[in-house]
Amino acid sequence: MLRAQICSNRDLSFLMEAHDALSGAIAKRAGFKGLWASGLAIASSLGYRDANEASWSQLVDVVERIVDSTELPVLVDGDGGFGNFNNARLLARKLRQRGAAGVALEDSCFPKMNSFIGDRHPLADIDEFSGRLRAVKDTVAEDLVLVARIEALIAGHGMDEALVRASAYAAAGADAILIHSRKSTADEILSFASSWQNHRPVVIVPTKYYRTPVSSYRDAGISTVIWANHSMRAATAAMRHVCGRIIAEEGVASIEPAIATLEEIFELLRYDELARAEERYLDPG
Ligand code: SPV
Ligand code: MG
Repeated sequence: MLRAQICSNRDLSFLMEAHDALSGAIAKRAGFKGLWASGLAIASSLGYRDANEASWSQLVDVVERIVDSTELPVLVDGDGGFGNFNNARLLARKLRQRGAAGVALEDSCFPKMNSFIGDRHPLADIDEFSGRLRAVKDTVAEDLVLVARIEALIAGHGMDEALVRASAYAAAGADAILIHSRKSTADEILSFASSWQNHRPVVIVPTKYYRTPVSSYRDAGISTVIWANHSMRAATAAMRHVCGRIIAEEGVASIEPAIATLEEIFELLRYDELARAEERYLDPG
């Protein structure tokens, strides 16, 4: 399913960020067919920095809840794999066990730092990172889509380095290439896509170049767009607003119309199904 979405060039597909099962359920209700388990958003919801402060076991626990609750294909942000090839393949095996559909591994060094912070983004050696990809591929084979994420543009190494890395990662078994950029326009990733010629499908994360219309990505033959952190940021803005109002007004009367009803929460999490199950299984008669 995720393989069909990411690896088919038929049409552009979208993955929506989820950082817990509730945000996943909301994305599903809106119509998204796949989710991005964002490292940044999951770390933030746990109160960690996006710098490998959360452990891989915390990540797989959150992913399990998202997968189990939404039953949508989930591409998991595996950062750099939490170490070397051995940690990466362990992570991939655990993610498969918890029902993830894919994992994205980035060519950063442990501990990573979020791509939008600071200038220190040392890249992994190409051969060493290719070994991480090969180990994951050999471990989870066809069960998990493997996306190789290139941080060369983030680290300021330029297009040639990005293209060399893309070729190496494709040869190491990557099913798709995620090319990341922190520029405010899409020029960089569009230029990558035009040189790369879809040798493997291209995945992008338009967090900083958010003004570009998706028609440009369709025209460029890009496979998948990840809306990487927008539920987490929307929730932050909404909670900030509501907390501010409640403390200022010493009451909740005026905010009631602006927040989700309890009925909406009960409906999202299918309390009706539990009521039907109780009728069926609780009655001893
Ligand atoms: C994430 O969502 O954690 C990502 C995307 O990796 S970014 O934060 O843009 O690096
Ligand atoms: Mg991340």
